Amino acid sequence: MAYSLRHQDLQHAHSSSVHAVAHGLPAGWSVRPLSPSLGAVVQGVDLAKLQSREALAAIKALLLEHEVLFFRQQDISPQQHRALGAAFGHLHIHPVYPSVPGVPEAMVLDTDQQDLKDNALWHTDVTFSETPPLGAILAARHLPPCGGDTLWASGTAAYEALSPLMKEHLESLTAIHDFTRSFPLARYGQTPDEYERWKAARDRHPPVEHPVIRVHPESGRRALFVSEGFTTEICGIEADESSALLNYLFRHATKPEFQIRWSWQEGDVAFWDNRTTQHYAVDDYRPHRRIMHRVTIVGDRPFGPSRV
Ligand SMILES: O=C(O)CCC(=O)C(=O)O
Repeated sequence: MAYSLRHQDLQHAHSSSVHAVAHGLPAGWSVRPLSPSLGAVVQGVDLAKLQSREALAAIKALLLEHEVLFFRQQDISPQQHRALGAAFGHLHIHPVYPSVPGVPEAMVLDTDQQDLKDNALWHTDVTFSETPPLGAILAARHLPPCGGDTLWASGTAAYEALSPLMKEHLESLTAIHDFTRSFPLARYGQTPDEYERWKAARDRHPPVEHPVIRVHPESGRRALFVSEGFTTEICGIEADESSALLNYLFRHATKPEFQIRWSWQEGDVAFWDNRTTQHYAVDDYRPHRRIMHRVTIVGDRPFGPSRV
């Protein structure tokens, strides 16, 4: 397969986005990092009116730098949410989850309607696809009185903390990502309609192979790219070796040092880089209801260090 980005291109892409931030944020914006590894609250932004090229470039650059961005007190309709996502790329329509009526790109996560077990598990979204999302924008629509936080972990920080020999070992490996790991028939085949939808989704998404270490197509930075939600085996080694290595990597990738935890308030919006992070929605608030809307931006085919 031909990958169009070479190392020089990656360095150029990285330096131009860093440049955008180095030259200052749009007027009235400020950024408060949440940890050295990842996460930042961006203040002074009205996402419903984010139109200028300068503002979009600044968001992109901040996303590359901080991996997860948070915006407080936003008032965006599902249509505005969709328009915001579309400013960053083509939008993904989830094969299983429902969407806002009339806005198929705005996926609904509603605990009164669905079993959301797959979200209370560390995962990077839709890596069962050949071209997993580059990012996703999540808006809080209805929150429980307490609980319901979301955690993110940085695959970049996790990669950087590995020893040189482990990095070298992992850089040539690939792994299988499987739709049925997080969406098993046992949970989705309850009615004939649900079964048909699940079967169509499974048939459209056979298991796919991705590099274990992913090179970010814009920044050139390396990140650990396996998650418990979808990664089922490391290719080319024995099953027990694969499961021991994956268990180690799942544990390593989600160490508190590489994590942030976000306590949602009404009006919060999170935008994460899905190429370098994984997340976990804490399921601790039942029987209260929680509703989130997600708009997901299609990404490119992941590639590893051997392709750069
Ligand atoms: O509801 C949340 O906080 C996170 C949702 C989630 O895990 C996802 O959109 O993949």
